[in-house]
Amino acid sequence: MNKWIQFSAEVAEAAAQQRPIVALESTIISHGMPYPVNVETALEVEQIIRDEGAVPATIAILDGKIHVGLAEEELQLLARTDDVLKVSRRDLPYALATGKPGATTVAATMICANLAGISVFVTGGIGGVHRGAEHTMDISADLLELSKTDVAVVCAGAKSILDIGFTLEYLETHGVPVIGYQTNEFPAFYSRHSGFEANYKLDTPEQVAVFLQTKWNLGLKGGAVIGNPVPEKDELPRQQIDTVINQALEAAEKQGVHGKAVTPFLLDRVKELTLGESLTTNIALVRSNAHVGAQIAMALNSGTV
Ligand code: PSU
Ligand code: MN
Repeated sequence: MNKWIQFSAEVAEAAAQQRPIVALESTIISHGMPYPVNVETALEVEQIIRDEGAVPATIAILDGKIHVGLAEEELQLLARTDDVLKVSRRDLPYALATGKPGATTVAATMICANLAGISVFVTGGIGGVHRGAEHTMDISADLLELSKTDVAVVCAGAKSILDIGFTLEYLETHGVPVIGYQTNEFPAFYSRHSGFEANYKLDTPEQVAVFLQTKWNLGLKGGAVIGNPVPEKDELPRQQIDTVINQALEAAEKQGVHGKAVTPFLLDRVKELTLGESLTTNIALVRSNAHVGAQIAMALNSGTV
């Protein structure tokens, strides 16, 4: 496996000392946010995790290797280069075999984190079942990955560019637990409320750690979704975002956008239509998830659960 994995010095040292490590994805850097906010946010989120007492491991594919922990120049490259591949499960062998730079999605980051022995992963939002999936079959590989790879994903829920109800049904079918962190509701990324319930409300990092440990001790494969709602002060009004999302969905349909281009297209459109307001919210929720994810990793690592 070492043939494929390149640890940064910081992450290698943390692993040797059995310190808590938190994985971070790179699609959010290359395809989710514009330059230079993408790299600034990536660096800031890493620092939040360090300040909480854990070690950040941003994951990407570079020079035919899975990089676990990135240097600032590597983050810069992922943030500025136009043709970085968006790498999900199916794309991993292609990116590794060709040596092309690749940014990992939630699914691919889970796979790489698992290979590297990391069980907590922080991101913004997960992919899901797209609206109209009954016609297009557009369901993110993130969801199936959650059913088979033992990594907990801390996120702010799923965006309403997706069909949140279908997404939750799909996760239920595949046995993926959806936890509301200090909330009964599954959050809707830009807003704290989706109108859909999470499976369980857990209130502390320790409670989440005990839950995860129990699942994995039982040999129940797969991860869990930990939905941490965006802080109230950074939330976007539901109606405003719904209008914008509908406009973005119409544009995608008109332009015939399909396949893996759909999610980045919609995100970009939403950002333009809210004049950057959605980006501010996106940054705020990732920061908040970094605090929670680091605390969960610490609790899991404490030896008391
Ligand atoms: N949702 C977001 N921001 C993102 C993504 C999703 O709010 O950046 C990215 C994540 O990397 C996620 C991927 O894993 O998009 C899902 O893409 P797809 O729907 O093509 O599986
Ligand atoms: Mn898709």
